[in-house]
Amino acid sequence: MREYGSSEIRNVAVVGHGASGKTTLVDALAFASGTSKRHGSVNDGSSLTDFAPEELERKYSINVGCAYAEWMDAKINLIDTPGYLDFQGDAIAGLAAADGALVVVSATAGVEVGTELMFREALARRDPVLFVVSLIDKEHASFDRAFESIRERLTNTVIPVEVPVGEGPGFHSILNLFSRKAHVYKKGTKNGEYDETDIPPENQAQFDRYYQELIETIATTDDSLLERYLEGEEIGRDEAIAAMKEGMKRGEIFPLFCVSGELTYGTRALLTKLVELMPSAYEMEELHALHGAEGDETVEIHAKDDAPLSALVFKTLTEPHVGDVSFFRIFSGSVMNGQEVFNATRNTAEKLGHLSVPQGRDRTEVPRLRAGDVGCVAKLRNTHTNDTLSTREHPVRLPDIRLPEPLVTLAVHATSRNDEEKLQQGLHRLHDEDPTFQTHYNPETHETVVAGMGERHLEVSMAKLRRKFGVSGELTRPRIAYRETIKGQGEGQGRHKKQTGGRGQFGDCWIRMAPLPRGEGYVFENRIVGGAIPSKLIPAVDKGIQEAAARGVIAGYPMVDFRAECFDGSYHSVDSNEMSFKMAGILAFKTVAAKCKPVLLEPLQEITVRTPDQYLGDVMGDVSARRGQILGTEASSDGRGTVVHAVIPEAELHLYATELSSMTHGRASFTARFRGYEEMPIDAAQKVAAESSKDEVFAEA
Ligand SMILES: Nc1nc2c(ncn2[C@@H]2O[C@H](COP(=O)(O)OP(=O)(O)O)[C@@H](O)[C@H]2O)c(=O)[nH]1
Ligand SMILES: [Mg+2]
Repeated sequence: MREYGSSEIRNVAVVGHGASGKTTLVDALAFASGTSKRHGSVNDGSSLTDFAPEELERKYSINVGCAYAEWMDAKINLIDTPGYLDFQGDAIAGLAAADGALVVVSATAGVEVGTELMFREALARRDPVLFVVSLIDKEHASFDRAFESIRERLTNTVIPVEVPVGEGPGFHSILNLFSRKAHVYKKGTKNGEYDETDIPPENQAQFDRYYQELIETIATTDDSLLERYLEGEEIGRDEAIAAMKEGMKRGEIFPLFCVSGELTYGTRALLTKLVELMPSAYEMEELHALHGAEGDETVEIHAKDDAPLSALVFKTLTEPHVGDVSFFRIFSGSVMNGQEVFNATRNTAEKLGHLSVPQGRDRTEVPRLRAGDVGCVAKLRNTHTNDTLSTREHPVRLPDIRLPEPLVTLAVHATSRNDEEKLQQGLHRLHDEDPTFQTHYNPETHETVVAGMGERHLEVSMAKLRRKFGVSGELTRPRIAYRETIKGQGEGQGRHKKQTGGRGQFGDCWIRMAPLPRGEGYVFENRIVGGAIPSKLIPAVDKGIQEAAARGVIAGYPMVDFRAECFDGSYHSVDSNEMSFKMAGILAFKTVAAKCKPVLLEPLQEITVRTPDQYLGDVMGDVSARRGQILGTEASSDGRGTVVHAVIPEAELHLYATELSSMTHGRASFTARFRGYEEMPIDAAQKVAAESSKDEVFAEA
């Protein structure tokens, strides 16, 4: 491969819903360009960009994957992304590495949830977007229906630049509106080759209709073009393309293409349009990065070879015996194979050994990579997804890839008890390669929990854990960190007396307990006057109360938000010591707490659900069924549906992401954050208390 400079590079993220044909299309584009030597297929596990064992087994993409096609003196970096929402972290990372998005829409399914999500993500990044309707050769394919669904659900400035002739098994030609020719494909076409003909008479009317619309739409993006168009002047191909490219940059116009990736029909025209319509890396909008040892200055980043290096690691793939492979996008500067660079995010030096360009699973070593390109290296020591590589002289931190917060939390246990430590290490390595997978230990419930974008995400993560780190983790419903408190006041005695042969034990205290406001925790007050208990033994009473409070009195959960005063007691000059007063404190707590109307507290989450209006009733009804309380609703600021604010007990939110998704066909989304603790209704509390008597972990704790 020759060296490519930033004006010759296009970085395109291929995004869209699962099974819309993205991975197949990436393979076909690389193959039709002649760059990749074999036409691979998702079905037999030979596609360029799906090669992880987890992907081969499931036949869908999980990791962002990189390939490239050399076409018209340009290098198109094709960044294939997963379509299922569970893996959207990698899709967002793919967009962060690219300068434009190729949004793939299935001709059979039209716009789906993943299409919508990634289109909006691309818009939010102000990336130009090119649509392609895929799977045109499939049974029940309909270009017009897919086009309509884009217009209805995504944008009404989408405009076809190509139109298929014959859909489903009859698909054989594509009318190219820019060239005003028909591309006719023969059965047995292997790499996108076609015969170019004039528009066949039977398609002339169809062509004219679309052509008219295309030229009008382009003209409206540019005043001088519009004027000439209205005066009846002809608008040339190059002019039209240039105007379209500018319109795309401003997010005003979205061209639409059609392909069959499997048959390679339409691939060559698409390659040409990616080169002509997508901005080169040189044209990227400047980025603002943090600079300097303190990271407190802002610098502008431009894709120039002679600028200081800045490269964003958008993906690391951990392989236990091979070492990590890190994929990065160079935003400025160039790098040489073997060069030492500086990871400003972690303050460590790294050496770029075996600097390569990725073509799916294959990596070709190169002497140098220039600004704007995508590359990979193996075996960096301490570099993870979202880190910036720069130089020690010019340390830079590029803006983080903004990844979504996890939506599903489960507990994880090592299947074999001896594997606990291995499990912990493996979980942290998984997080390093996939920041949307998170893990922490919950000391209140004594469990390690994992959180991710969905159940499927967590299950796939467990499969990775087994393969890469040789440890099996079992996922279970996480315990809820209930707490206890008191609602009333009371007082009583704790008296500990033991006589065993020689020296005995004697401790005696009187305490008074009262509730504190939520969140105040625990307060101990010494109200002993006249030395009823020697002052050096009073802390032992406090300690005893705290020890007993940690186990509560209802269901073994820690008691919080109460005050305990020690106001009387007695002691024995020989038999009293710290141990005996601690015991007295424990006994006093148990007696008194039971009299003070103890109740269970449960953690609450405040959730914000965004849903299309047609599901609003279902969503609200479901919130109530989960013992939730609606705080309010408002129209979504983007005019797409309603936003519901509600408070729901954490115990009722188990797998909410999955259920909300099935209730709304994936159209609703939600965020949740911890709100605090509140008293549980009596019937729910009784269930928890009954459960806990079976649960020995709390009894032991
Ligand atoms: N008939 C037909 N099937 C296709 C085409 N492209 C992909 N497929 C099939 O659709 C399924 C999903 O394709 P894939 O490329 O993995 O989709 P992705 O999830 O968007 O990456 C696979 O079984 C492919 O073989 C196509 O152009 N025509
Ligand atoms: Mg895929």
